[in-house]
Amino acid sequence: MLPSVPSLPGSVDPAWLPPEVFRPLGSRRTLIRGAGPLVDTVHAEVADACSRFGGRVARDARELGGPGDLVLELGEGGAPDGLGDEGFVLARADGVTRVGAAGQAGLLYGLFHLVRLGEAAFRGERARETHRPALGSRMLDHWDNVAVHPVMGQVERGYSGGSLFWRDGLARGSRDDLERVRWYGRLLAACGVNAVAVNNVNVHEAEAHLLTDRVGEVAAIAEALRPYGIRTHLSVSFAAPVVLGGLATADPLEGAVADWWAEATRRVYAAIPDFGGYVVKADSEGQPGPFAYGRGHADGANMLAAALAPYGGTVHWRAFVYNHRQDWRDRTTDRARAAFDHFAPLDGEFAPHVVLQVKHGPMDFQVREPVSPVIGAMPNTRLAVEIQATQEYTGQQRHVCWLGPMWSEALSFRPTGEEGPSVGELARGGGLVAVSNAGDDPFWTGHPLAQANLYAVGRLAWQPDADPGAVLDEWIELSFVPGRTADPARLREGLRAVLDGSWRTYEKYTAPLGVGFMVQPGHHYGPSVDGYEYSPWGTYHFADRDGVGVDRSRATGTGFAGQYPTPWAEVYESPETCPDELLLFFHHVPYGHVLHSGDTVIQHIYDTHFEGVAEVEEARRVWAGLADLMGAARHARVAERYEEQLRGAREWRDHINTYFFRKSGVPDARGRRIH
Ligand code: GCV
Repeated sequence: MLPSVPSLPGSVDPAWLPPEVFRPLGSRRTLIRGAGPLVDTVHAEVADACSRFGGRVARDARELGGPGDLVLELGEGGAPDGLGDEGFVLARADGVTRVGAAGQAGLLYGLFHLVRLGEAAFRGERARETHRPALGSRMLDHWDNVAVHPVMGQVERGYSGGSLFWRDGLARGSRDDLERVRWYGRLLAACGVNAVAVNNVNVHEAEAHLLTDRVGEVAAIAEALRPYGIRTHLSVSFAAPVVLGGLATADPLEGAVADWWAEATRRVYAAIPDFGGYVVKADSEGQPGPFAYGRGHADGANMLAAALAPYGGTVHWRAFVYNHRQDWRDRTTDRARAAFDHFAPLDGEFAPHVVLQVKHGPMDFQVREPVSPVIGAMPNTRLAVEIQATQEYTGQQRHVCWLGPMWSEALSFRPTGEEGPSVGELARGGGLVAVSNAGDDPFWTGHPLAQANLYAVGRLAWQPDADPGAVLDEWIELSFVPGRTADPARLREGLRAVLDGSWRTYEKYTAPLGVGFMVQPGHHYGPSVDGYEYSPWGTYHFADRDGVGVDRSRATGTGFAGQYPTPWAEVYESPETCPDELLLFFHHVPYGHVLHSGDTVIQHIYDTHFEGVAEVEEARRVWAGLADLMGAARHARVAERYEEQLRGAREWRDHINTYFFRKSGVPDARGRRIH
């Protein structure tokens, strides 16, 4: 029996695949050639669309009748060499649109490409185009806890309700819940994601058991995601042989430990034959790791890779390793240096089934950071770049913050200068990983506009040099279907207006010029300029009466700038050449320091904070004017969040401006009210 398209409870927003976007596909004759489970999914999608919009799935070519037809074919039909399992070709001639793929996943991605193209896929002639993902691994990490954690709740840094996978200490097993997981898989496939890690990288006691006696629950989730080409991964505790296996040690060089992992992994694959592999946070923020046994990270990662390799699995080993018990009085220790200091010397020592997962910036997903120097320093290691869709430091899905442009900037950065490869190219070996922002909220992401970030994860992983504006346009078309509203132009313009510049707006009213943090400790929402200043977390701004910022130069600071190769080491070394937006990340400068923009640092702080609030006021006004062009619930949810965003932006403005006015004593050149 063919699988069916998943169904959603009426209370859940379909996100970017409302039935309407299938109209162009569902109103014609379609022939599907090929066999296999993902071809069955394609078949089910087309059949479902046809049942809504009057088209028909043809049984064989004789039923096709010319203009307007669609052929989706696996294997034969001219899938060129090198297309891979996920690529597809698209062409249109003699009124027939044809998609060909060498692998089943390619056919599925071809189908969703047609959905994105809409009517345009069925007009005129189209010379043969080849599409294939630039990155083979396109993954979402869910920081979901199985049991509600007393401090972090069900989803660590989650702002979208509970977990899609777990509830009350168990895998969700009701029909509705699993249908929703299937729908999630469908959403992800439609933007190009092909892997999901289903539990938090901080592995607590209950979650540790998912590897062994509770693997059946993971298998049920994997089954729901599989029809959309998504492989399931699991975060595991490095201490599992001790915690679960009763061994006296988890030393990666002990034979008994390696044997324990080999056997545990064998059982995982018996339950989940297409299991993707493990994600490991080791020796980081209290998680166990090889350091406890005097071993290095390559020892730990390679031992797990050996267990996974016979099955084709991968260990995603995170490079987020730093001292979170730093003495704030010690100005020589620099958290930004930590990942490079730990991992760059290990380049070339990781086994082929290890992917080193590196956060895109050296700190922790701040609104502005330079690209991590680790990414350019490990040419002999499979690297994955990690980004954060969940908006831990970017407004927690109460503020609009479209992150596509930020990720795109990071992915197009060239660590060794103009002639060298981009970050997106350097990630080919390991892919892109995003911390998911989805949960059981009716709008999936808490803030309905945060869905755009989730969508962009898949699209930028598929094509890291894609124009983020084009990605945003796609999401708008697939989610709001402007063409079927009373005023498509007003809706498109309004959505672009509120989303386009929202990252920079957020940056304007929060921590200035790349200095980062200044958030409330613990939950990280809202301003607290000195919240982390005297803490052990290594996140300082060093503001005093004369100036602000962290000296990370080689000449007089922590030396972090020297972790970059030429030209960036030189660019970042001097305040004269450092880009304005990163000035306080790399330098401690007086308030009167003049930026390239011509403004002083202190005046820039005042101006951007007033501007940021004004931009939120304007966005709220634009949003209010779109009420007649979308469903009332979606509009109301965003409108309600704008009230909070505006309150929050004013709070940020007043904290930051007042703090720096009081520290510096410099009045605002424009005489505005600062408290
Ligand atoms: C899952 C930051 C977050 C933590 C998170 C950690 C990580 O420190 O605040 O909640 O832990 O990053 O990436 O492992």
